[in-house]
Amino acid sequence: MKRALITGITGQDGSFLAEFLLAKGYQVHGIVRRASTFNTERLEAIYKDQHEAGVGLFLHYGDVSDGTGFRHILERAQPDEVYNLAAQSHVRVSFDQAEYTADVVATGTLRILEAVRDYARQGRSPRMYQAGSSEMFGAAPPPQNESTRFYPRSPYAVSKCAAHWYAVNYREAYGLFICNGILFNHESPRRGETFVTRKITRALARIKLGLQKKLYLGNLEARRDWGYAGDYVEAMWLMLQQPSPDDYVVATGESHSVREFLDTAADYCGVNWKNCVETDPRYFRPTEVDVLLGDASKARERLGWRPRVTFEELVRMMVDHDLELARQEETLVAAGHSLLRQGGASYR
Ligand code: NAP
Ligand code: G4F
Repeated sequence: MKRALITGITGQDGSFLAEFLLAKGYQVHGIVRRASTFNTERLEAIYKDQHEAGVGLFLHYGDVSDGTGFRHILERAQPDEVYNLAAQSHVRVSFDQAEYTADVVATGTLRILEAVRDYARQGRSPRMYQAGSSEMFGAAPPPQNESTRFYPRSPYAVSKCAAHWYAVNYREAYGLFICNGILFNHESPRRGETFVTRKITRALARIKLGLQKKLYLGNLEARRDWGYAGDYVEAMWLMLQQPSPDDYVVATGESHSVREFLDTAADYCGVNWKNCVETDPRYFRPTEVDVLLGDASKARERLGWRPRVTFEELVRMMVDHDLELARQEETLVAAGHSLLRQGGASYR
């Protein structure tokens, strides 16, 4: 039985990847940050009490700012594959928490690489996936592929570039099997509520049911290459199954503006967004990434990977999910509960 270790398992991608690997028969280990409230909601469908028989998922407390703790987990889990997905992954927040973002995204990756290097010295041959981002291309003109020069436009993107080059360096210096996935935006009903797609679908659903009046957004003209997260985790795994390590762009090859996403979602939801969407300057970024459009020819040819879910299917899937959540909220409100999930709405 193969063993995998996932940092960032509680996030959108980590939860899809854990499901994907469990279905392939892997024993999956994941790192969870200690928090004062439950933060394993996305894993609920696959988590079993460790006392039950046939458990394939094991969770360990850890944090990529703690290299020693990570080494202990590596020793316990003894993985064949390590997927480094942990990150402060919000671009706008990285302008407010630049040092922290660098510590988690760049230096966190370095800590993991150092630990993996020592682990490999013990005669193990771990394979590692590093979660790179299309944000690294930033202001580079589209379409972007593996040969496009990086031009990062945020502390997050600069930190991802550092992590990318650390990974390349450890591959070349120590002969480690490390792949950088340069993934374009990918979404799902599990997407964090402060990323623009989920912010839109969640708000439209709540507006439709009278639970919210307004949606405040930033730049509607930015364009992104949006795919489905469930499709993208397969590409991560495929990279680690190749005879030699390499770097790959993963994208749909289609770009849409935030305005187009809003139009498509509002049409499907049956809401006239022009009556309820307003601009709030706090959601603009000091430096914006205007257009991301990926050329994933290499992943298509070498990995045999291609996206399955279309843009319209993705939007509908997210709206349907958020309408269902809004209906549940409506039922609770009708039963006398106060509005749910309002916390922090003003800083999102
Ligand atoms: P996400 O939903 O924000 O999940 C991030 C994960 O990292 C969460 O599990 C989070 O834990 C964990 N984490 C944050 N700080 C940590 C720390 N100090 N130590 C350990 N874990 C920590 O992000 P995602 O969308 O799944 O993305 C996964 C990875 O791919 C990230 O590295 C992201 O930067 C990158 N990426 C994402 C996209 C995309 O469009 N989704 C595109 C390109 C690259 P909590 O649950 O406790 O917060
Ligand atoms: O949804 P976003 O916050 O995603 P962004 O910045 O593209 O980053 C995501 O994708 C990256 C891959 O390219 C990942 F590496 C990263 O971890 C993250 O998953 O913003 C998308 C666009 C931006 O241009 C932003 O300015 O939407 C624009 N936008 C407009 N109004 C907004 C809002 N973004 C957010 N979050 N909130 C708004 O109100």
